[in-house]
Amino acid sequence: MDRIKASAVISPRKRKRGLHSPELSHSYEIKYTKFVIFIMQRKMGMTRRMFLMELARRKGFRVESELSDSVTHIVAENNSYLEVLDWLKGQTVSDSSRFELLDISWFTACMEAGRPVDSEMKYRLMEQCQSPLNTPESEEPSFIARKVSQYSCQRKTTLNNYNQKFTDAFEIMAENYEFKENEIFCLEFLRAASLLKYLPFPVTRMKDIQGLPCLGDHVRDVIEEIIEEGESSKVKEVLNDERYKAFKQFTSVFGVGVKTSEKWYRMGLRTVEELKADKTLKLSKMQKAGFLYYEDLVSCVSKAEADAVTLIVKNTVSTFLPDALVTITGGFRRGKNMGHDIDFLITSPGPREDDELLHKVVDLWKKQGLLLYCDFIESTFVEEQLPSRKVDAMDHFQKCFAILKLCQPGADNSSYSTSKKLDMAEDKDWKAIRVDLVITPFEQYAYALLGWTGSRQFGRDLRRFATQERKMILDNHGLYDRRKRIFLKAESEEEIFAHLGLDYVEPWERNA
Ligand code: DCT
Ligand code: MG
Repeated sequence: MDRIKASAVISPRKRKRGLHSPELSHSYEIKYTKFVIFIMQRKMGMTRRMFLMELARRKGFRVESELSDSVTHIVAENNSYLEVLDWLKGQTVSDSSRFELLDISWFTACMEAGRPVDSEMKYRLMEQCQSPLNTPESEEPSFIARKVSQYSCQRKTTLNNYNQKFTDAFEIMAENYEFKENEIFCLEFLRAASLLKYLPFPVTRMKDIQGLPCLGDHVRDVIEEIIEEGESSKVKEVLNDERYKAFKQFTSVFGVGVKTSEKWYRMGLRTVEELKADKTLKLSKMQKAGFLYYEDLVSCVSKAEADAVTLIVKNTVSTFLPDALVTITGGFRRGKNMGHDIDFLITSPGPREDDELLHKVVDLWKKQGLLLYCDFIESTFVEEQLPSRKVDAMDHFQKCFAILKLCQPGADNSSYSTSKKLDMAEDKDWKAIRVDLVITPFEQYAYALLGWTGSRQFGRDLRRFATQERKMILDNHGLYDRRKRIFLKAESEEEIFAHLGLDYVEPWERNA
């Protein structure tokens, strides 16, 4: 379904651009000379804008980076007619009334058609409230595509996924791009997966996704193929790709990321068995533990195991600090019954947190023969430090990435307990479980809880929303209002949503 017609012709327009322009990576033939498109960055962000510009150029559209008098069509996303007019007033163009002001759905329709489509009423930005793009059919009467936000923090996403065959496909595509360190395409597929997880109906035809945000051309191609053929050839290609298969195996080892995988792949290694057999590999302490407990760690943690570990963590913490608050976060707080690890947040209402608490907990587990591995990270938080702008930045809390030894319930139906028995490989009665423990000062607890509850995509979008829509910076420690130049205090997650002007989203609705 590749409609791209690459050409060696370099248009004069492209030649004029500076060498540093990232848009210069390709040159494409302009097929539709009457249309000169300008895409507004406001509320869209630079990355998405660049992506859309490149996409349209690939399809033969003329897209200008700057708003000039030659522009005929202005495309905006999530901007009202009045917002676009307001923005235009600040621009140096002689007569802004000649532009067609269009919603992103027009652009999407053009990309889908591979040619300009008529800018009919439904695509035009108008003063009046717009009619829904997608006249809903009887089976989904309350669903209006036009109202779906591009931010997952404005969508309530439960675990009830009607579109798993699509979202699984997108997640494989995203993972492959992650392995290739192509962040833009990776995020494009993650956003699309998150959007389809939200939809209250299964997608069965292309019309179902008309007018929806976050579904770019790459994504639509995959959807179309799955609808028509039952599977995607692109996804199949990835699943059969030697590099993808090797990276998938390597990164399933605790402590192994994309960089290490790359190194090992270049050395000609392909499977976990080969890694295990290669005694010349230099492994970190974390990776050594990753190989030692590999089989246990790749098998998912169940809800029952999470409950058992919760009891252990709460008991141990309370022996040192009786009024401490221990909360399970991550996927289990969002209602999942499986996870790759168990995440805990610990705080206490006292005046200051005890820097030694986590050390005491870990030391006791060590004495009890419960601790298989522990990577301790001390706090790096500095008072009044501005929140990090990086969407995927690590926070500054004191924390510990541990592997615990959890005794399995016996055949006599005895409950889970911690194992003190000698390990005998043949009748191993315990399982290695990944546990993350994070300590937070009481006044940052709500922010830490919001961040650590995830999902990752939900957190990314919350932070993007704060930055782009509210001129605020959010991270796991706090929320900073850049206009007022103050930190906004919050005692609960509800207060944080209120500060951001968002409807509250329950933890089980954050499965974006
Ligand atoms: N998180 C964070 N900062 C980090 C790591 C994670 O804020 N340095 C957030 C993002 C999601 C959440 O914490 C939990 O992380 P994971 O355990 O990776 O995700 P999960 O949703 O719990 O997924 P899984 O069920 O696979 O454990
Ligand atoms: Mg987790």
